[in-house]
Amino acid sequence: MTDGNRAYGKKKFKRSTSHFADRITADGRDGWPVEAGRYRLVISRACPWASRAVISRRLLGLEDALSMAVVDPIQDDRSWRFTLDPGDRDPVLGIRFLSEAYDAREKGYPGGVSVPAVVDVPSGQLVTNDFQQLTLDLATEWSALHRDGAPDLYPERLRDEMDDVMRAVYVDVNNGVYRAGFATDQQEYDGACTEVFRRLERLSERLAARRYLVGDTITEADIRLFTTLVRFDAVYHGHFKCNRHKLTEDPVLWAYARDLYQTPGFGDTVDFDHIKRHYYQVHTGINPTAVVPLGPDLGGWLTPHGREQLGGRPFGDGTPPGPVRAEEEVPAAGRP
Ligand SMILES: N[C@@H](CCC(=O)N[C@@H](CS)C(=O)NCC(=O)O)C(=O)O
Repeated sequence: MTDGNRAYGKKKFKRSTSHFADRITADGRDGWPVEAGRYRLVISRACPWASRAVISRRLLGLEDALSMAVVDPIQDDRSWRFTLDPGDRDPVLGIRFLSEAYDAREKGYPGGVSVPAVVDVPSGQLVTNDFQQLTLDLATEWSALHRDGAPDLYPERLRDEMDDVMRAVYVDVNNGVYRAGFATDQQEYDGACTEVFRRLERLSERLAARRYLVGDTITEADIRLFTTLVRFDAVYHGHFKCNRHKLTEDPVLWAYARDLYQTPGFGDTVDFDHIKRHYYQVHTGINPTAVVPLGPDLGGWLTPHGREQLGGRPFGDGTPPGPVRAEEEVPAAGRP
C-alpha cells in the first residue's frame, strides 16, 4: 500500500497500511494454503475495498470454495458486527464482532479492524486484511478452484500496464475521494478534489474508444475503477464533496460504469442502501446529523449503455458467471 502513503504532509489524510499481510497461496508458503471450505471472506457491501473481493469471487466462481459473511453497514464502538445474522452471530465463525477474529490472531494489536478480512475457519484467526493483494491472489493463486469459464482477471502479458493504471487509479481516484472527503483544510481538499477530476478526465479519454481499461476484456483494473464509480454519485459527490460534476454528467464514464454494472458479477453485488447508510451515518465527523439523503435516483443504472459497439469480449475466452445464489442476493432496498 505504499502508493497510498505518498507524503501529503502530516495533517493530511493517510490510509493506514494493512497490518496482516499473510498470503493464501497455492504452495502455502505463508502457512495458509489455498483450500476449499477453509477460509471465510468477511466483507461490508458498503466498502469499496471489500467490494473488489466480492466481485472477483463472483466472476471467478469461488462461492463454494470461499464462503462469505456480510457485516452490518453500521459499525459501533466495537467496529464491524454480524447483526444481519440470526442471533447477531456469524453462523460459520460463531462470533459477534469481526474484532474477535483479529484478537484471535493477535491480542491487542494496535491497528483498526477493517474489511475485507479473510478468516481461517478452523482456528477462527484472521489471516489477512490486505485488500490490495487479496484480489490478485484470488485471480492467480486460487486458480485450481476457479469455475469452468472463469475469466483471467490478471493476465500475465498485461500486468505491467495494469499495475501502472491501477496505481494511478488507486492514488487519484480510489483513495483520492477519501483524501478529499476527509480533508480538514481548504488547501488539502482543493488538491485532492482537483486530482480526482483530473484523473477521471484522463480515464474518460482513455475509455472513449476502448471498452475496458486494459486489453479487450474485463480485468482487475476495471473492478478497481468500478467500485469507486458506482459509489460516486451516491456518496462521493455529496458526502465527500467531489462535486465538480456527477458521474452521470460524464457520458463516457457513465456508460462504462453502466456497462460493468449490467455485467453479471458487478451490479448484482452492489447494495446502494448499505453504501449510503454506512457513509452518511458512520462518518459523523463530516455529517454530524447522520441524515441519509434520499437520492440519487438509481433508475439510470439499468438503461442501455451502447458500449458493445466498441467491441471487446467481456469474459475473453470464458463465460459470465451464473445467477447470484439466493442467500447472497442483494436485498431490494439496495437495488435500482
Ligand atoms: N484500512 C484498510 C483498508 C480497508 C478499509 O479501509 N476498509 C474500511 C471500510 S471501507 C474499514 O474497514 N475501516 C475500518 C473502520 O472504519 O473502522 C487497510 O488499510 O488495509
